Amino acid sequence: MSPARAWFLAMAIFVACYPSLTEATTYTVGDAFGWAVPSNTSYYQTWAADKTFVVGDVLNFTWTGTHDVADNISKADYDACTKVGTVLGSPVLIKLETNGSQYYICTVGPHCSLGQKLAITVMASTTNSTTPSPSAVAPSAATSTSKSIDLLNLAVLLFVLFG
Ligand SMILES: [Cu+2]
Repeated sequence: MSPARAWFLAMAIFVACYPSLTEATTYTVGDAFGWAVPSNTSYYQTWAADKTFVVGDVLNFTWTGTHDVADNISKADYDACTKVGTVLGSPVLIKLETNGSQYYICTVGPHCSLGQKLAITVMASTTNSTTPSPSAVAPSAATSTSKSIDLLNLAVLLFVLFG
């Protein structure tokens, strides 16, 4: 293989793989600890501190025992641990649909005031220009479609180079 062809092949593979580098991330809230009453009240803020959440990412709340997740709550309700509407069952997958602040609490007993609460800031997606409107296409369908197209592009490029 000539150096020029090798370089072109490397670029083709990079372009084909690039969308997978920018795909949505699913975060398991609390990682291995999961969604529970933490040992300190800043546990989930520490967990979130080193992460950048982007529209399209997914929060995965998983737990054992008795917990729940209330989302779409205000900062005031978050601060005061006001018990508002809940989502039940584990795991709860919440797709981040809009940028800005998002608040989540557990409404069981005193769990929220003991620190089972999460506040995050969601950044606008950087791939909006190439991503179909979320309301028009289901996210999983959009992802698999773009992957298929990328693989097709790669196959065509390999055929052109070596066929
Ligand atoms: Cu709880």
